[in-house]
Amino acid sequence: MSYRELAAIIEKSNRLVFFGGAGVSTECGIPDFRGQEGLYNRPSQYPPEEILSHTFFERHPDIFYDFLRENLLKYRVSPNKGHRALAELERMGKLTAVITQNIDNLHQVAGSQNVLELHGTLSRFYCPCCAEKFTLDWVNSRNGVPKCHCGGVVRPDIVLYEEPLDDRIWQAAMQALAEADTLIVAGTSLTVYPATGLLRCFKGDRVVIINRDETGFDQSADLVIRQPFGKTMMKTMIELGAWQPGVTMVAPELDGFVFHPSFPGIEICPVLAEEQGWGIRSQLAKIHPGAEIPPHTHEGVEVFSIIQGSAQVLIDGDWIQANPGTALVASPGTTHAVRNSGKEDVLLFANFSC
Ligand code: CNA
Repeated sequence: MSYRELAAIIEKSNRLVFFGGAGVSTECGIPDFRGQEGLYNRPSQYPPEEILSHTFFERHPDIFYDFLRENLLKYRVSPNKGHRALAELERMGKLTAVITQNIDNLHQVAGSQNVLELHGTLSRFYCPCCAEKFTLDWVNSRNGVPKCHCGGVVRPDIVLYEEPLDDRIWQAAMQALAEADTLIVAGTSLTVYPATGLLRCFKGDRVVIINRDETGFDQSADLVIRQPFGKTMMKTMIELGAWQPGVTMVAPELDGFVFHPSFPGIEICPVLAEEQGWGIRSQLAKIHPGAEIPPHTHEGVEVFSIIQGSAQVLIDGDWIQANPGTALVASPGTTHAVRNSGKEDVLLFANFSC
């Protein structure tokens, strides 16, 4: 099995470098460009690369922001098991750098320290006229094109097409690759340059490609895995003995809880669950002892079920174990069926229509 081979490769490695792209985050619900459900396969007046170009931003900031809000900014998602596995491999002293073409900041949220963002990040914005900095929350709180107090059009701190990459990050990526013994490439079509050209700097022993579709580099890889990245990494971490199946395995998945602003003792975790094409946006909440349970509907949130016994919850297409006291919190319009089997509460999500 391919994840066994991957685990064996990781075991032998001491300076692993990861090079990833948009496919790393599709299991979180963020679409890629060229994958089967990618933005290139959706009807649009302009191709994504044209909209995300410097010229287009200058000429049509309104269309640029509509695209950004619709396709990239609306997702408030948690990292998936793949992001978390990479952070864990870094903590274990195996992985030295994550080089990413992504702009979603999810590697950092998962806990990776050395992240080289070749194309910048959507977590920072600035005014090109006066250099004033803005946060993503600030941009999200505005409608349409966000304007600075000086009148400038605020832009994301990403590298738009036609713009040069950051030389400091490029040099660091070259060095990390030159010193690496193993390279894992995942979730990238390897068609975007100059980023893909960086791979020439790798002089190590082993190359692994984890990608749903074929890439032009598959033939030079030692191992090619055509499986979803997050699931592959989860199985690999279990194979390595770094994660345990069951409750402890899913513990990292339940990171990111924040206390509900109105209900003391209740923590909410935004997650995106998906199975067989049903998109299900839902939230998990931890109910602490003595917490006041919200009324059935509050501020657009409904509490459906509080797990009494041992239960499994569907997140990212995987059934995971949830602790007693965990509640499923879902937006109005979502329906789900609850199936009880003996002492176990099994929550089955269905028919998302939010
Ligand atoms: P791409 O050209 O869209 O290719 C993505 C590749 O990932 C495809 O070959 C898919 O088959 C593959 N893939 C999709 N899902 C999975 C999965 N779960 N497991 C394994 N493989 C999968 O994307 P690239 O990153 O190669 O192109 C570079 C562009 C896309 C960069 O400039 C990014 O900034 C840009 N982008 C980033 C994001 C993001 O930050 N999340 C989203 C969309 C686009």
